[in-house]
Amino acid sequence: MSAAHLPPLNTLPRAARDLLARLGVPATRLYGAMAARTPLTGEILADVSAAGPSQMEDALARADAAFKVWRAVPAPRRGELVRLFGEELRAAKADLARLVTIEAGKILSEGAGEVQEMIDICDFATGLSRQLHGLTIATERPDHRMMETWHPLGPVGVISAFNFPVAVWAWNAALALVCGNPVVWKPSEKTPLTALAVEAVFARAAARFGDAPDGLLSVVPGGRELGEALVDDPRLPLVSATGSTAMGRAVAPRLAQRFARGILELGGNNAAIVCPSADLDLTVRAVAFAAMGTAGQRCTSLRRLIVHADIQAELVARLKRAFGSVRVGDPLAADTLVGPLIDGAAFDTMQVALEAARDAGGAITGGARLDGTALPDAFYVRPALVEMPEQTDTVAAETFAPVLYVLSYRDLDAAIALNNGVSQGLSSSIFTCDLREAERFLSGSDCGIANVNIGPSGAEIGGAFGGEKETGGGREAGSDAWKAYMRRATNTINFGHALPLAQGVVFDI
Ligand code: UN1
Repeated sequence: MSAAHLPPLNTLPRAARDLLARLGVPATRLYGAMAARTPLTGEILADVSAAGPSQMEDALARADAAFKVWRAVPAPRRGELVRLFGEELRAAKADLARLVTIEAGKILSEGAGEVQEMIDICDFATGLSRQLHGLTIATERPDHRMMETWHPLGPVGVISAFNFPVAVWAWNAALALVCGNPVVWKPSEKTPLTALAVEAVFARAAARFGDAPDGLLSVVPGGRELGEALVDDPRLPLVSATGSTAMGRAVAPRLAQRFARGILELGGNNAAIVCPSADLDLTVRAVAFAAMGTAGQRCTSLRRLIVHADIQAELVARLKRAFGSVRVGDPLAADTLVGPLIDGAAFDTMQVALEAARDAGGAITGGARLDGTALPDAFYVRPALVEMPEQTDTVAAETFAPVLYVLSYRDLDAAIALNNGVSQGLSSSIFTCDLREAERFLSGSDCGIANVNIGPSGAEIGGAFGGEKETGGGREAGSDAWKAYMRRATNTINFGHALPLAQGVVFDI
């Protein structure tokens, strides 16, 4: 890796400030004590004003007041605001994508994909705003009608993670807004700038909309204490939180304590099974993207490859070539496929995992840091491929870095058992051209996402996104995920003159 593949110092703070200005972030948002850094060089991009308790209280009070207005606005009209937001995102796409790359470190194409995912969910939510429909249900009583109706729930708290700093928030916000709910957003401490940019883009949509209540969207940058304030506030009947399983373990009981709903998107430890009939050309490409894309920092990243023993040698040889030759470096450069890790802590965690894997008999290819002398505060690593003798504790833990463990199998049921043999349950894949194997896997995987002949990452917004077990059980984005953002009422209407009671109960007075 030549130094030419790493970004130069002293250019990104200026570039970020230009982007923020173009995206419309007011300068007042950028004077404070909270340093926003870029993982590309480790430099500080801007100092953000973190929200204190009084700003948080203000955001919650404004969201509460906005709810009383917004809930009464017809849903298709609410959809119009989200449609305008999608338009503004289209106009801002190139700038916002570049800011995502600078702040989160993903390559430009993925930065653009992230903004596209926001646009997609806006389109979806706009259509959905005319389809928030319930069932009509047969009743046992004459001259009665039973139905269910869906109503706005209340302000929604969103806690988002650095790796999808804006798209995952948008999945939540677009649905929440068409469902009638204001949003209070605590972005990751590692990516406050993209959140402030989105706030500015949203403000343009709200201004064009005309009579949107103030307080529909508040961004509260800051640390863990702000997340805790959201989790504990009785004005938020729903909190959607993306992050580690440890975070979810802290959040879930606190929400339960006050009977609030949670949508939890927590850890993933996603596997792919590769069968003897797999199309290996396609498999190598899919595995490369799923394991190394976003520097292995998606919750859906491929972390475990379960390969049939008969094809293991060939597949591993091909993957070693791909892992060894993939271009690691400046994510702003057109030919880079793997950008930096988010920070030094992520690098340390990766090295600890590799050490443990080696101790447990793993054979490691890659995993080393690129020369850090020019950029001591940036962490570029070559993705690691680790052949393991078995599914050890290290393999069973999620390491948020580009480490792919390879395990071997002979019997498909044993492979599915390995897929399921971890505490997380987000995403999973099988590569096979055998219909029976594919179907056995689809009904056997215990994950919220199970794919055939594509990797576990890169979900599109039309499906419900989320996972089981320690992934938290939440579902976001498409399908009927919107129902979590609404209150369901069952309505029974008597249009007759008699009063027949259900179950034949007699109560004559
Ligand atoms: C995440 O990694 O936190 O499926 C979300 C994907 C993306 C979303 C991932 N569309 O990879």
